[in-house]
Amino acid sequence: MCELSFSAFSKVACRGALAGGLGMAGILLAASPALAIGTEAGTTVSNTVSVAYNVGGVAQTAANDTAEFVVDRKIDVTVATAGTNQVIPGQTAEVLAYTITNTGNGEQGYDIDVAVAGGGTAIGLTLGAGASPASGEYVVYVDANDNGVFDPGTDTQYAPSSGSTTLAFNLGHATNTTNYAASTTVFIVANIPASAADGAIDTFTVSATTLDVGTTTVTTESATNDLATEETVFADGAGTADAATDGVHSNEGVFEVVTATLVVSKTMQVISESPSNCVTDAVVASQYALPGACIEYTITVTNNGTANAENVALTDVLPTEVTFSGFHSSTSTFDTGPSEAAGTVSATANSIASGGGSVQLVIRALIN
Ligand SMILES: [Ca+2]
Ligand SMILES: [Ca+2]
Ligand SMILES: [Ca+2]
Repeated sequence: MCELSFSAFSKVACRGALAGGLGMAGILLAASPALAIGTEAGTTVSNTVSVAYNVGGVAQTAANDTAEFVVDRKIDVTVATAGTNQVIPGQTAEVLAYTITNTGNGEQGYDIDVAVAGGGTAIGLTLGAGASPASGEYVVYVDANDNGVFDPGTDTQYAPSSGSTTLAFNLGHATNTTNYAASTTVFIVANIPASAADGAIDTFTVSATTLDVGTTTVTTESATNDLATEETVFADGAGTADAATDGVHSNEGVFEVVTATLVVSKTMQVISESPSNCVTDAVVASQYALPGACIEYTITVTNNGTANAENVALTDVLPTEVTFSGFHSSTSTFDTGPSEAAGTVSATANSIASGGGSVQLVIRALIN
């Protein structure tokens, strides 16, 4: 049952038998969904009718006839995905999960392909070669313990020999799960580079192509229709990268980068050449920047990104040519501060909302 030629995946291909050998078959199979699969492909269904009768009160030999047919092989597979995983630059071990389910009526092999494409601004993730992917790399795992969750150290990493992301293994179906689970999950696990741009996207398409059991031969549909033999019929739907009834199903998952993008604006104006109270004076038109004049700095921090900015700490060391007077009116929208010590202004905002949220403070000072 496990003599598949995919050396890189012999463990996966044989996982059902392996688990059975370890006495874990019950756990393995219990994790698989219960599906209405129907009568197993290749089953011979036989039915005999019997007609008894008498002649002259004497029972005669009954008349009989039997109708027989073989259940054909329905090829159906689905690839389900959780959709979009929003990630932050520098995040590690971010996961996209794809569950491949055999919804046909017989055990099948599957060739699982992973393709990545950037959309708009790409993250540019590449397939990692080792067990520990570097920043900007992804690796592929198969759900060895069939719990639908990525378990580092437990699930099996696919080790590509030459940059390929082709996996192959068998899946059973609900009425014959003696050796194989009816579904399994493939995980794309990525380390998002710290330099990833806000809004960057990488789309991962996972495709499952039906194979004849235990081989690398792509399953084909039968050309004939004979009640006495088992034919193969495609019944799969159209996925994101495949057509209906082609023996293939595919689906997309997306890593989408979200982060804060802070823009700081600092402007200056002269309030008054001869101030009476620099902190509260109203602005006077057309004033020169003379020694003794009151000036004003306005600082605005705006978040144009797609994620909130947290623990925003502002520091502004005033030039030695000016002397701090105070913070003008109640224009600060920081959470802590602003405060000033020895010519250095400090303030902290707990959070600046994404999509244009901002905080501001206004400093008044005298020109020395
Ligand atoms: Ca797992
Ligand atoms: Ca048939
Ligand atoms: Ca299809």
